[in-house]
Amino acid sequence: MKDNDITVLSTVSPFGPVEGNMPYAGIATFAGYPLWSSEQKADAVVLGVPYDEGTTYRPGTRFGPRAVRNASMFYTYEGQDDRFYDADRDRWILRGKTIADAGDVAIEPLNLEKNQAATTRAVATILQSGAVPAIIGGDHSITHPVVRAFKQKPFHYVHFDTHADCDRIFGSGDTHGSPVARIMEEGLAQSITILGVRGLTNSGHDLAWAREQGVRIITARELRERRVAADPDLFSDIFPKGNYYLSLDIDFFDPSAAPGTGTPEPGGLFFPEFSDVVQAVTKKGTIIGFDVVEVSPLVDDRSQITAHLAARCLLEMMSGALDQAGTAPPAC
Ligand SMILES: [Mn+2]
Repeated sequence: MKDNDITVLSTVSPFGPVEGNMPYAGIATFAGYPLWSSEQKADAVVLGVPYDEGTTYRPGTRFGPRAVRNASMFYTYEGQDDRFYDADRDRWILRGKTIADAGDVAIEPLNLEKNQAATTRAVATILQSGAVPAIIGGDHSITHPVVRAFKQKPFHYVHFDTHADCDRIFGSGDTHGSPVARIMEEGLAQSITILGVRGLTNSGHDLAWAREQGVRIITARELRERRVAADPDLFSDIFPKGNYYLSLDIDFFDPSAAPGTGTPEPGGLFFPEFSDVVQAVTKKGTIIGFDVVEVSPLVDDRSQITAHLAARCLLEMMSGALDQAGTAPPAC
C-alpha cells in the first residue's frame, strides 16, 4: 500500500487492484474481494444465505456467512493480482480471476416461500451475469432453492455430507435434512453422488430409498479406502464429463477439524481428502456452482477453525471452477 493511501477493502473501486492487506483490517467481504453489483462482469460471485429455520437440532447457521467472511479475511495478505500460490500443489490458483461479493439474500423470518424465492432469484441473477455462484449458508435447506436457479444448465450434483439428506419423515418439505430428496423429486440434477456418509443419524430406510433411486452413496469409510490421492482415476467411473454443482455440508469433516456445526459426527474426513475429490471432479467436469453450509459459529471453538475451514474450502472449489488444470507456473 502506498503512503497516505486510505483504502478500505470493500469500498475500493469495483474490481480495482487491492495491493494486500493485514487480515484484521478493513470491512470483511469474502477474502477482501470487492462488492458486486449485478451490472458487473465477474468470474465468481459470493452470496450469503443466512437462513437456518430448516435446522432440526442446534441452530445458529444463520451466522455462517458473516463468520466465514470474517475468517476468509485471513487470505488477504497478498494483493488480488498475486493470489494465490498453493504451496502444497506448487501452483498459482485464482490468479487474475475477477471475484466479488454480493452480500446476503434478504431474509424474512418465518417466510419460507419468500426466502426460497429470493434465494433462487439472487442465484439466477449471478448466473445471468455469467459468473459462477459461490454460496455460503445457512443450513442445508438452502441448497434446494439455490440449485433451482440452474434449471437452464443441466448438472451433476455432488453432496459432501455425513448425512444423505433424503429425509421423508418430516411434514415440512424443506428441512436441512431433505435437500437431496427435494432435488431428486424435482429432477433438478442429472445424477446425484453423496460422499462421506457415516454415523448413526441416517435413516436406513432413506439410504435404501436413495440407492433405489440411483443415487451413488460413498461412505466416509469407502472414501478413505479409495485413497484418492494415491490414484485419482479411482473416481473416473463416478464423475462423468459434464457440469457439476458441489454442495459441502461442513459436517462432512471430522468434528476435530470442524466442531462448529449443529450435528457433529465422529469418523469424518479432512481437508486433503476434500481437496482431492474436488480435483478429481475437475479432471472430467466443469464446476458451475457450489456452496458451503452448516457452519454454526455459536458452537464453533474459540479459534473459529470451522469458519476458517469453510473459507478455505470455498477457495478450493472456486479454483476448481475457474482455473484450468496446470494453470500458470510459479513465478518469482
Ligand atoms: Mn446436510
